[in-house]
Amino acid sequence: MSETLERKRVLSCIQPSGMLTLGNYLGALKNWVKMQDEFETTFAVADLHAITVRQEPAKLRSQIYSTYALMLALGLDPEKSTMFIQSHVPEHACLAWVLSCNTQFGEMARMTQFKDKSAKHADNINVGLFSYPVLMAADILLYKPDFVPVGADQKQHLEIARDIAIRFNRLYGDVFTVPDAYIPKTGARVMSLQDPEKKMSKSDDNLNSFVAILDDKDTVIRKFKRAITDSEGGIYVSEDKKGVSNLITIYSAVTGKTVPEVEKEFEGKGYGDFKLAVGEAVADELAPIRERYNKIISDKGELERLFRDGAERAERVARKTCFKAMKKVGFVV
Ligand code: ATP
Ligand code: LTN
Repeated sequence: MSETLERKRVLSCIQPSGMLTLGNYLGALKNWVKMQDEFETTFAVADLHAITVRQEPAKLRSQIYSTYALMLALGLDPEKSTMFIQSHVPEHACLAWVLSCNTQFGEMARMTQFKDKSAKHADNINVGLFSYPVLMAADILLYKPDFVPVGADQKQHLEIARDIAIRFNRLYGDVFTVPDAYIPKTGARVMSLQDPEKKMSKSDDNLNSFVAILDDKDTVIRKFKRAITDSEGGIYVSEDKKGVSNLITIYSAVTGKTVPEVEKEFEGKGYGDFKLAVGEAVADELAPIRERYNKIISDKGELERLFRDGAERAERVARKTCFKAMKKVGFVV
């Protein structure tokens, strides 16, 4: 058997719902890049998910290109990973339907992301927003991954995907692999720089609340200088110092230093120096990514060639799983 066949499988996706943030990077994408040498990896731009919130069509189209380009700029390699756009592989929507008929209303109603997003978009609480975790389960189960690298906010959705797989296998016979979440130790939940009670989110209306991966050095440093801390002083992790704790986590995730090392480094220093150091470390990490991105995004033809090729490879796998699930359910296939 070749080495590739023996490797464990990994799958993850990201929504093209805005500029990718430092939270997406530290919570998810940084690990994707590391995993591609060890695992058989599949990564997608989840455009079907993005329309659960109203999107302007021209902007969505350009965000799909830029998200894919950014994945490449971060170091994902189409030679090592299958990289595609979700809507190019129709099996995602097809399996989502089959799975939704095997998922209970009550299970979906518990999802905290649905509660948060429906509060935020009260004028558009659509059915897709509600059943979104079923589509996510389909994304995952089609590729039979062993691990799904995500930030901590996706833990609940991952558990539903596991429940759906277990139930389906029990009812119809073995079709799906039951995946495990892979959540990083540092960076799993990067908080908003303006409200450290909330996670950093690319769809936040307050642009100072998140650092975009493509922000330039001055912008990154300005955003960190404005980050909310507290009036007490003291640079250490604590439940009642959420702003400072968040900055320590970010610095630790970017530099690879442990939290105690970071606390020691800044002992006796003021918030001004600390915020500047965090801003500089983040800006230095992001600068080469931005440079690579600018080159990649200027060649649309090459991007299209890569994502079409990725979709073909993905569909070969997805078709088999979808076909098997449909057959088990009783469809004439
Ligand atoms: P939106 O704000 O539109 O809901 P999002 O950034 O929360 O978008 P995705 O783009 O789908 O959501 O997230 C992609 C990956 O980034 C997921 O694995 C998610 O868990 C991770 N992620 C998102 N925000 C953070 C964060 N603040 N900290 C750590 N990981 C995050
Ligand atoms: N729901 C995720 C994005 C997402 C995903 C997936 C992640 C869609 N499909 C499959 C892992 C596996 C989010 O909103 N962050």
